[in-house]
Amino acid sequence: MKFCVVFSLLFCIFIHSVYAINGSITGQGTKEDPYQITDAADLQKFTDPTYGNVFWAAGVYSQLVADINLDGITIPPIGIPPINFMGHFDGNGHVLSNVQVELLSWNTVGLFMNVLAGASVRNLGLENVSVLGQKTYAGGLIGYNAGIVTHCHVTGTVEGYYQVGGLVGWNDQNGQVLNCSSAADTSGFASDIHCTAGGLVGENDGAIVACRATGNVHAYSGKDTGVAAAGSLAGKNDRGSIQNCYATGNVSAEATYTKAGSLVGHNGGALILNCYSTGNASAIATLTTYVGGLCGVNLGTVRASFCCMSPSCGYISWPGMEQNVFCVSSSGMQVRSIFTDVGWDFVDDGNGTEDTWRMCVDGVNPPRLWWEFSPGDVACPDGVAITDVHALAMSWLTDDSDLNFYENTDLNDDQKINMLDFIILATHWMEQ
Ligand SMILES: [Ca+2]
Ligand SMILES: [Ca+2]
Ligand SMILES: [Ca+2]
Repeated sequence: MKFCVVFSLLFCIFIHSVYAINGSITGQGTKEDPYQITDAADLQKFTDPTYGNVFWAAGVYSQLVADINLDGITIPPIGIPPINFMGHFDGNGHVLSNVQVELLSWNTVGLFMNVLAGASVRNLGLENVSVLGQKTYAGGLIGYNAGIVTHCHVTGTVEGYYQVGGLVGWNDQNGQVLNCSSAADTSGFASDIHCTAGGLVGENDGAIVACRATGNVHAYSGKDTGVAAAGSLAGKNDRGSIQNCYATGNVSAEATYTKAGSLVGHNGGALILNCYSTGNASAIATLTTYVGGLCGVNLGTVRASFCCMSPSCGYISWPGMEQNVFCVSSSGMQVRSIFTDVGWDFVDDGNGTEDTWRMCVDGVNPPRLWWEFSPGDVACPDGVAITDVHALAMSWLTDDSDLNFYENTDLNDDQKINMLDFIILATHWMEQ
């Protein structure tokens, strides 16, 4: 009898806890049946550290099923230690608007605070984000990232102290930022330490691939011997790589020692490949200043890249090197052949099948990335037409394990090219 009472009690507690945890968030948290976040109340529950062990754990899948306006609501960051974010968050192409992340006494701030290796954040838009960090890492989407971030975008303002980025504050060694963009204005103000600010990423030790940054960037250090590094894409590219990216914002740095680059402030033992920048860089320094169209300082390798401002790098120190790096006029930036001549892979060229870049006609715009065009419009000419059906057919039934995987025809981002992608293409064709 006693056993039955205890068992019933435990069962009631179990049932209560299940309902208390799930609340209005439906789903099982599996890949097949992810947790579904439908409104601001759900998101507040998802960001509540009380439920971190449930929603942020490794192998747990969650997704947005609607756009959510968070106007007037302040939320804590997702992934606050000791429960870092290790799950998989899919925005499903939805937008969180007016995101205001609560200022905490933690070192790191962003919608996500710590995203660890194995975790992912994808297909998520943050519009009119407001992030204000007082200590080390601050990013509009993520403060510290060692996971995979893909197809995310941010607009708004990000202010921080040490490593500040429009999308990610610090992208660590395992971190990958793919097919993302930031239009956020980014600024770092440090009184007693060095400051690093970038339009997309503050400091990069991982990989940034096929990304765009269009916001303005400012870095300030008030320390006596302080260094301010500012880049329109990344403040510092220390040990990582930046490939097939571009930046258009203006950059300024102010400190005793300054490094300002229209793409990257400080390129350490790192790679910059197939990138361009069109913005201006400027700096105020009481002792030393390095300013360049691509990098303020280059100690690494810059290849096959373009800028509008000369010199391409303000200071190059051994073993820094430049290979096929050019400063061209803004109209020169609208000629496809200058890029294909040094190996860039465009839609409808002979330089490979990844087709990362696109410029169907000379003299209109500098190159743009494949994901900037509407779904279904995968081939030249611009607009969805029979030529796009042909491009889809050429990659039909491939998947991401295939050497010939054509990512830009994977329109629903499920790593396979099949009928689901054709339906998306056909829908956009009919809408025209
Ligand atoms: Ca190509
Ligand atoms: Ca087309
Ligand atoms: Ca697909």
